[in-house]
Amino acid sequence: MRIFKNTNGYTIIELMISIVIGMMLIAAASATYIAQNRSFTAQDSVSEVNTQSKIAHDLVSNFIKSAGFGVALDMSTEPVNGYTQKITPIDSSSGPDAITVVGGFRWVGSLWPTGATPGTTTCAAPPALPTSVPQNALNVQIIYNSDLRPNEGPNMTDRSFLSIDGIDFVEVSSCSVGANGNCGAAVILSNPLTQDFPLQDTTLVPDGICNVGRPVYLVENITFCVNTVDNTLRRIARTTPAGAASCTGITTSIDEVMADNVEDLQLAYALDTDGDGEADDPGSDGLANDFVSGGSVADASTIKAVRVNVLARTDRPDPQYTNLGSRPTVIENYTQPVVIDSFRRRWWQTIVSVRNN
Ligand SMILES: [Ca+2]
Ligand SMILES: [Ca+2]
Ligand SMILES: [Ca+2]
Ligand SMILES: [Ca+2]
Repeated sequence: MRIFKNTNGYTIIELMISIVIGMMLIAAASATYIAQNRSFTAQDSVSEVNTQSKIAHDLVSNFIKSAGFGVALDMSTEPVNGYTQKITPIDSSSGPDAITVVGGFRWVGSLWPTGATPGTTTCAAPPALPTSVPQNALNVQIIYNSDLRPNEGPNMTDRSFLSIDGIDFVEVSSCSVGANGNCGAAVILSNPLTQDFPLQDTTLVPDGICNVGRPVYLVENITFCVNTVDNTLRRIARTTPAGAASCTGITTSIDEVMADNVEDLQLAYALDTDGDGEADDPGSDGLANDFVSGGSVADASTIKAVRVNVLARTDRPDPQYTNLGSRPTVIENYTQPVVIDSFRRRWWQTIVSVRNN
């Protein structure tokens, strides 16, 4: 008698073994997926904090670098919204610092003679100079940039300070302020232009028609500070000096969040106290040991360089990173609180030379 092995289908035992193996494979794959996903989320969070805090750090640095551009030679007689210094350090050794810089940071439009229209004003034939906004003019026209938003152009209160091409510091004495909060094109200055500001014919093949006027910058005071309640790095424009030291509760036209999840902003200053135009380097061993805190800056006009530190952290904790997330021990003159948590942190530091101080 021949015994035939049953080759059609599976026995119940075989089926159960397959199911168990299948479930084990799925479980293994899920564990890998979850671990990978967690790692991607953490990486995402880290790359986000890296990008955002780096951009904010660079922006603060750029503003400091340009501090003093377009302001009056003597700010004590021609202050900007009450500020008589290009840089005002605000130091703390138990929390974030702040800094206020004054300068023509924002290009708002170009200077034209009243009534002239770009592209229709006839310039004198080359090589003669084109027409200009003449020296001693008080009545001028500003043709605003097309992307100028409401409340970003000149007005007659806290946005009345202008720089013409970084050369002339002027103030708006009167204008007709429109519904958007900006002065209309016709502006009367409080002090006459000290020189001619020629219009230019920049058409590829010059056609004798002026199309470009000299740039007009809004001169503002801008404070950078950290709001420790919500950990934001903020850019606050046109505070009064009295309000500058605090980052909370300030009402101004511009109070912008530059970056979230910023825990600290620390600033240190290199000074030129002997007046040779260079930051002082006692011992000739490099500047690193010569930076002082804002509280030790007796005369802000001696500031030659600023060391800018920004400390940021990820927006959510990384459970895989237990007990490693403590802050650095000390940044400049601030001994950081010991916080053992699961946040990853990023600390940026650069030294910025101040061009116009
Ligand atoms: Ca400090
Ligand atoms: Ca032209
Ligand atoms: Ca020096
Ligand atoms: Ca030194």
